Amino acid sequence: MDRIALITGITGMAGSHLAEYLLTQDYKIFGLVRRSSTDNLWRIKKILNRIELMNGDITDQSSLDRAINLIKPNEVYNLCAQSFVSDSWKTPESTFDINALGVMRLLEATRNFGNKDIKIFQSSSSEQFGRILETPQTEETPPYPRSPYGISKLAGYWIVKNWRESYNVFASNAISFNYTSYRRGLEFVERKISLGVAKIYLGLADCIELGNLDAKRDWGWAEEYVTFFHKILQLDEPNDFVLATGETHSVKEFLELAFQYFEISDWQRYVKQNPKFMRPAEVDYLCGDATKAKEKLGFEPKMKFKDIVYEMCKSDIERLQRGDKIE
Ligand code: G4F
Repeated sequence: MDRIALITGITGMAGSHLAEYLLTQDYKIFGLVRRSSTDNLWRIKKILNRIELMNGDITDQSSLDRAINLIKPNEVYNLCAQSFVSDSWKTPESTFDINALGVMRLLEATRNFGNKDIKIFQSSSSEQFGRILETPQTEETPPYPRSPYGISKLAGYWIVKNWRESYNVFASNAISFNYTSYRRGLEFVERKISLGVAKIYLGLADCIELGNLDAKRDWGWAEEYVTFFHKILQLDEPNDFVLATGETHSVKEFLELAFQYFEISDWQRYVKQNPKFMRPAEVDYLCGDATKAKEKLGFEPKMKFKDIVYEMCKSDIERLQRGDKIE
């Protein structure tokens, strides 16, 4: 019999890649979608006829209870989030409601359902390390979040650990460092750069406005990372894993490579720094150590930094040249 997976956040970048991957593993897939996110189906358009969408909301306990009761999933992947760090200062309460209390509601929904065999995956974030206390960051690195987003994700992470220890449920965290793909939202820096530089190349824009160019991130490839979300739930015991490449690069290096892809050498003249894109508190540096995931899951990311930048630039120039709707 096919296994059943419920994915929250299925319309997002990670959710859509995970759904595609699980289809190759013969899962029956349900996606929990808010009414408003049904306007945003472009990432799952190709697989809409192979999955089932169900209305529900991570901020509404009864809708989660209903979804779990109806679907009776074997595995639940919680990928829904208010995922844009910058916005979390503007909407701290709803960010916490979705990213932290949402995790609690989902765990309670599966507990209320009463089947201890349901496995739960929580998408946690390297933002929990914030003002880093050691390098590289491992599962044991103490947290120091620097934004309402980071605080909410840290709370979600600890809720999973506490429910696991309190109720003996199978619930695991991936502490993913930044991961991206050609399906990344337009507000994140990688996509802002790949699309912005592609537009400059085509003469559709004269500059790109950014905030802090010195921030360093450990960027991986979403299509690879989601396959390990699945592997985390195939282990015999629940556990928490850092997923990271172990390489760190600055926003400036991302920019340089994107301009290099388009063979534009005097790139500085096209980049403006705008204080509007600076954050009240910044995470300056992230670099993960995924040794535990390598040992227990065989995690070995293949896409390197340059491949990632080039792949995103290639995708955006092709979209612009085809006249696709940019989303
Ligand atoms: O692309 P970002 O907005 O991603 P950020 O804040 O690192 O968060 C991402 O990764 C987390 C994992 O560590 C996830 F949990 C989270 O959901 C999200 O996926 O910004 C990256 C860096 C920051 O330092 C930011 O200050 O780029 C800097 N930056 C500079 N100019 C900019 C801009 N970021 C954005 N979004 N827009 C700019 O114009």
